[in-house]
Amino acid sequence: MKCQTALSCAAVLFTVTAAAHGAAESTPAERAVGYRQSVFHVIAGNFGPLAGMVKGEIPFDADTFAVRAERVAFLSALPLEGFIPNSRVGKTEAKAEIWDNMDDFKAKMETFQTEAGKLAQAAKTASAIDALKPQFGKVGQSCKDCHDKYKED
Ligand code: ASC
Repeated sequence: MKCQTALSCAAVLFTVTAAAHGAAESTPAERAVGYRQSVFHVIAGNFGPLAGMVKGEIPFDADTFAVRAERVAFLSALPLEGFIPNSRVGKTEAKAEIWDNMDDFKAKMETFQTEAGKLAQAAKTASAIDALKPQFGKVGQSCKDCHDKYKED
């Protein structure tokens, strides 16, 4: 792409900026994929440090654990709305089975929300990681139950 005149430079800048902000997301289905992947990314970014504390790789800090668990609980309600009909497009790991079994998929998402909510609640008062390990395990299991059935990898 050439950038020699003010207009063509503006066009280049627009294209580059649009790409950085997800120009590939020009249809509702593409936007839905970007939305749910973004939410999962932020969930993983908060769940990872919790896993680190559970495994003893990161020192336990009750306040940090509680904040991150609260974020996971809040975010757990968001991905489902990104699985709109006919949105198995582009770079996605979502299996077609999601839309064939939407009731089961929703139930699994709700289990994730329930378990993540319980972890956030428990984290408010826990002063040691051992008290949080069982509930952390339930949240992780709820991730895995859904991934095993509905995520390509
Ligand atoms: C993560 C992550 C997952 C889940 C899963 C839990 O941090 O990226 O996919 O936890 O491993 O079983």
